[in-house]
Amino acid sequence: MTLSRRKLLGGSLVAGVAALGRKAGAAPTPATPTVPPPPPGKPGRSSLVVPNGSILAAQKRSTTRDGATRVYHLTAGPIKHELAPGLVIDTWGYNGTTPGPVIEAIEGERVRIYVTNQLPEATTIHWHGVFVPNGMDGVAGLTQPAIAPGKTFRYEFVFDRAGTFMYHPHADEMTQIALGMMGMIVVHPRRPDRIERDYALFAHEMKVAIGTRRVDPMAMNDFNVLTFNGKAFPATAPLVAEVGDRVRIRLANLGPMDHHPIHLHGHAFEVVATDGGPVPTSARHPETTVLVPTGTTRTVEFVASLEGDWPLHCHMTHHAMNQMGHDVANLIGVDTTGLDAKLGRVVPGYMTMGHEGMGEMATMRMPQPKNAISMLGGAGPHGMIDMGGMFTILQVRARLPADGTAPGWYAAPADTVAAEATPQDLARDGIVLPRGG
Ligand SMILES: [Cu+2]
Repeated sequence: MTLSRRKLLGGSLVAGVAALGRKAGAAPTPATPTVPPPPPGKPGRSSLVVPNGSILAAQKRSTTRDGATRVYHLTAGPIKHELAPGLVIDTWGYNGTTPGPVIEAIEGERVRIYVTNQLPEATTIHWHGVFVPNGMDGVAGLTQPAIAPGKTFRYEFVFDRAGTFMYHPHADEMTQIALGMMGMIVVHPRRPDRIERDYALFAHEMKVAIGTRRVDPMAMNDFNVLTFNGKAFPATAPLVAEVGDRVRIRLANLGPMDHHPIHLHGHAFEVVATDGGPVPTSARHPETTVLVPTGTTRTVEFVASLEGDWPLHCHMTHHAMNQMGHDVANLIGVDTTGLDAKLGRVVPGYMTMGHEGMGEMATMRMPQPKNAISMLGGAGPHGMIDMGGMFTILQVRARLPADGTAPGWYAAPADTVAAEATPQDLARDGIVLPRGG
């Protein structure tokens, strides 16, 4: 039996789990509020959305005298994965994807998770941030024998606190995490906060040499494919919200080497929780960028207030590019006319790239080696968006299409879009242009 998200958060199940956690006759203890109350008039619902990803369906739910147990099955193995149109890699993941599907549960719930190893080497799973009995912690050699290829292990524990956590191997971590083996765990409180939009985004970085299809697990720098939920822009699915919605974004990072300062345009948010637990209200403060160190989760919340298409991206500029090569000569400002003329004789139409900046290269039509997305950009409503990698868009609208379809590009009101200044503008404001300007 598979349980839909709706059933998982269905009233009867929530009530049942809550009842399990109470001693008979004891009055329910109100949960400490971890977020300010929502604006009035909004329905109290919570619905996790994983852009470009999925939520792991339970295999079964059984009830014993110990309470209800939810059963899951994760299979670690080789996968084929599209990072963006034009770049398909052979790598490793869970249940056919990287990152693996999100495990979603309710605080107090017991889970039994079977892990089948179809990799060519041994693995384990560690439940990062979840407090489990020591023998369930998933550290090869220390808390359990490694899961040999072809074997299936059983993990069983209780999600004893709400929050955003992760799962990943703790055996040959350097290789297995680099290749994409990771997933998010979302544990909802028994009394869910009212929130209109609840998103999960897993950040990762890979090095895939241009024209190849294997991730280089030895890379310590020069990562050239940066992803949210396994996709590089323009393949990242946008996030949507209506004006007035409370929005929660759960960010996780298991990149091998880098921290990511994730920046949101148009809004300020507060970090309300980490994988260590909720941030006390007194310690919260407004930010527009949150550093998500590797090996952590950061959960931010805000109220969508300004209509538009707002970037949400890593602010490390090389992390918002696709297969940016770094072993290239610096040609900025170089006069390449002579070079182009000479090379044009042997390579018709040759043009040296990069002497007027890199943005010119962001085209979806630039000739590419097979299986490469060097400098791939996205088509925007005003031309090419010369970004890639860890970049997505938050689309805020007064009202979203009722049928759940994508809202399309934002239609900005007249006179609110930057445009070329007219001679009348310049004269009115006394702007004198530099010669040649
Ligand atoms: Cu980054």
